[in-house]
Amino acid sequence: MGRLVAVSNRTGDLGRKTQTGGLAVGIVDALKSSGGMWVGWSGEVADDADASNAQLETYENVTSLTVSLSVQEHENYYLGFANKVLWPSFHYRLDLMDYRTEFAKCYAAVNRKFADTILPHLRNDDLIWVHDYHLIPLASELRRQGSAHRIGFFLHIPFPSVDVFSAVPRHGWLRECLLQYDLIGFQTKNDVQNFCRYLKEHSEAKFLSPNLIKWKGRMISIGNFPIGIDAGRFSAMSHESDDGIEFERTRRSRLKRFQVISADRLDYSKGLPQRMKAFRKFLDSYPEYLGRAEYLQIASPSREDVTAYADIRAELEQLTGAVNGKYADFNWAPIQYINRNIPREKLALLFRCSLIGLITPLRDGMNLVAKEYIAAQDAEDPGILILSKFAGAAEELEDALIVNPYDTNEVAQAIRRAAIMPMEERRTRYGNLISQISDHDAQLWQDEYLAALRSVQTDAPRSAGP
Ligand code: ADQ
Repeated sequence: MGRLVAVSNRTGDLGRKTQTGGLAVGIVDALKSSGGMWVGWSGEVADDADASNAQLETYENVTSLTVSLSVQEHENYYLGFANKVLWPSFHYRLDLMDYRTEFAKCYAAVNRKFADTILPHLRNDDLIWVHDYHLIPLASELRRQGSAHRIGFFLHIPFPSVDVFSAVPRHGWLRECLLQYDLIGFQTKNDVQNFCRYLKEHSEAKFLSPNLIKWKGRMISIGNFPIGIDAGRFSAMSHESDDGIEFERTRRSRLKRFQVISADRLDYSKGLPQRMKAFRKFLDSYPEYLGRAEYLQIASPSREDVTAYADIRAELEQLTGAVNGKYADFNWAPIQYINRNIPREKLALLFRCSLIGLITPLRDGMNLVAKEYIAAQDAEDPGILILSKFAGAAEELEDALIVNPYDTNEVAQAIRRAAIMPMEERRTRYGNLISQISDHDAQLWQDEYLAALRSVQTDAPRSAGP
C-alpha cells in the first residue's frame, strides 16, 4: 500500500502529542497509520517565499513539508480568493463576495506553487488527499505536470445550491478543476445533491450511477463522508481540569441557575448575532428566567484582516452591551462574552457544565462543536443540544432540538423547551446522540474516505489540467 500525502492550507504540529481540531486529528492519525507526508502553508509570511524554500521535517514515519507565502500571496490567495470569494459564496453570502481578477490569478498561482513543491517529493504509488476550498485547482496543477496519482478532494465547507454556485465568477473553471480529482468528497448528502445537480445543468459529465460519473474518458466518484470527532478523547478531556468550574456548577444549581453555551470562530456564517437576539427574545418572553439563565458565548478571533469579520465583532459587542445593560442585576448578567481561544480541556469542561449547547450557524459544512458538546456530557445528567438545521451535523444528529437559526421565536422556544425538558427525555436523546457520534468518529471518516479513494477505477488515461 502506498504512502498517504495529505495536503491542506495549513499543516498542524506533528510533534505535539495531542492534536486539536477534526481536520488535524484525522490527518495525523491517517498519516501515522500508513506513513506519509503532510503538506501545507507554514502560517508564516516571508519575502523569499518561492517553492524552492519549502521546509521538510520528519517525525517518526511522517514528513511535514511546509510552504511559505509572500505578503501578496497571503493577501490575494488566502484573504482574497479563498476568504472573500469562496468562503462567503459557499456559505450563501453572495452579498459579501468580493471578486477580483488578481485574487483568482494568485489563487491559481499559489496552487501551482503547492504542486511545484510537492512533485519532487512524490513516489509513484502515493495516494494524495487534498483538503478544502483553498486548494481546488491543486489536482489540475499536478496533472498538468504529468501526475497520474490517485488524487482525492474533500470539501470541509458546504457546497451551495446551483444558483448560488453559478453566481461565483469563474465557477466553470472551478468545476473543471474539481473534475481532475478521482474522488470528490463532501460532508453531507445535501452537498452531494447540490454538486450533482450543478454538474447535470452545467457540464457534459455522464452519470453512470448516482455517485459515479464519466468525464473525458475518466471515472470520478462523488460521495458524502461526514467528518467525526474522537468522542472518547474529548469526553476524557472534559474530566481533566477542574479549574473551579465544578464549584460554579454546584453554586448555580443551588441558585436554580443554568448555563447556555456556544463556542465558535467569530465568523458571520456561525449566526452569533441572531443567536444573541434569540436569547434576548427568550428572556423577553419568559421573564421567570431573569436571574436564572446565563448565556456564555466563547468566540475565537478569526480572519481579522477581512472587514466583514471586524463588522461582526463590533455588532456582537454592541448587542452584548445592550442585553446586559437592559437585564443584568448586581449578582447576575445574562450574557458572558469571551473573544479569545481557550484551552480545549477547559472548553470540554465548560460544555459538561452547561445545560444547553446552543449551536445555530446560518450555514456550516459540519460543525464539530455540536459533536464535542454531546461527547462532553455526563450520561446521568446530560445537557441538551439545540442545533441549526443548516449545520451539516443536523443530517446525522436527529435527536437534537433542530431549529431554524433565522427564526428568533423558534430558537427562543427551543431554549425554553430545553430548560424544562424532563430528565428521561434528556437521557433518551443523549443516548441516541452519543451512539451516533461514537460510531461515526474521526477514524471512520478517514477510513471510509481512503477506502473509497483506493477503490476508484483509474485505468483510463488522465487528461491534462484545464
Ligand atoms: P470550523 O468553521 O472552524 O471548521 P467547527 O467544525 O465548529 O468549525 O470546528 C471548530 C473547532 O475549533 C472545534 O474543534 C472547536 O472546539 C474549536 N473552537 C471553537 N471555538 C473555540 C475557542 N474559543 N477556543 C478553543 N477552541 C475553539 C470547518 C468547517 C466546519 C467543519 C470543520 C471540519 O467550517 O463546518 O465541521 O471544518 O470539517
